[in-house]
Amino acid sequence: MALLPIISLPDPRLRLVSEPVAEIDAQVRRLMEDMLETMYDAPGIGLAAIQVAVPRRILVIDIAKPEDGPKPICVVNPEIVWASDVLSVYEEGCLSIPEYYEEVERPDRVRVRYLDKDGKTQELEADGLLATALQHEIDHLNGVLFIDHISRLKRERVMRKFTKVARRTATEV
Ligand code: GNR
Ligand code: NI
Repeated sequence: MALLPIISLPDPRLRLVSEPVAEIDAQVRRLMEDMLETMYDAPGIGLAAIQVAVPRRILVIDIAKPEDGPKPICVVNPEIVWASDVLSVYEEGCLSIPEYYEEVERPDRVRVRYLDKDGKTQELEADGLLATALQHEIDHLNGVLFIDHISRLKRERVMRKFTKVARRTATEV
């Protein structure tokens, strides 16, 4: 197992559309293990492969409370096959946009079809935080960030802040 570095704004790789996984082999399973370890260490409730600079359609989620023990979900090539018309608002954050939180409105329930770590097709209907996390992670696979769902003014303010920080870091001796 290994901790992987998490890329953050304004890294342009966060805007890539990730490629489907053709075969769930040992390398993919190893990546999912490393992503889980990286997510728990951060700590976060979800992680998409592109956040560790791998542009493939892979994500991991665990929304269990720490006292209930780990309940990891490994998801490959997910598709949202149904989303509710009812929307709900959650305050979201992203490990690639550290220390920024904002309310986002998304469908309240989703049904997702995906391959599990054994390559078996699964379907999962989720609501609440799990529905939000699944949509947030699937957005990452399409190069979409949660700030794309907030007002342009707020998004541009966040982008500018992270671009400034990156520029300052790059020019430090
Ligand atoms: O750890 C995370 N928490 C979170 C909270 C509300 C909505 C979405 C998330 S996902 C985030 C981890 C992350 O950046 N995943 O891509
Ligand atoms: Ni994120």
